[in-house]
Amino acid sequence: MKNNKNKWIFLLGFIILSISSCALFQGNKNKATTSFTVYGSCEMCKERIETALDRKGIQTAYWSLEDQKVFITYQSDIFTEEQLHNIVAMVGHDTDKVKADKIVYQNLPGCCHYRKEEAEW
Ligand SMILES: [Cu+2]
Repeated sequence: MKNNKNKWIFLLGFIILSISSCALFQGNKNKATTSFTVYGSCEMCKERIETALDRKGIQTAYWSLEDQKVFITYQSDIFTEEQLHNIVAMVGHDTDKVKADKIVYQNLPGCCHYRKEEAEW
């Protein structure tokens, strides 16, 4: 009799577990990862790039100074890859697809000027 009760508890636990893992799976349905080239030159750039990407719909954003690359996990139902490029370019950093606005770039602190052809800045 006691053994039978344990069986039910086990079964109930199993059902609850499968429902919750199913819900978890649903939540990650549109999760996507991407990485692309983003130019920058220092730790301030890293902070600026990662802060710009710190928004709802983006789970993680990591920029590597050595690789000149950003690694992002995001909700593909909220952002397109193109929008991610634009977010980064908007704060002054060129990507392999979108170039940052000249004025925005010129207003970056001197240490952040990564463009070689505009060394005078
Ligand atoms: Cu910088």
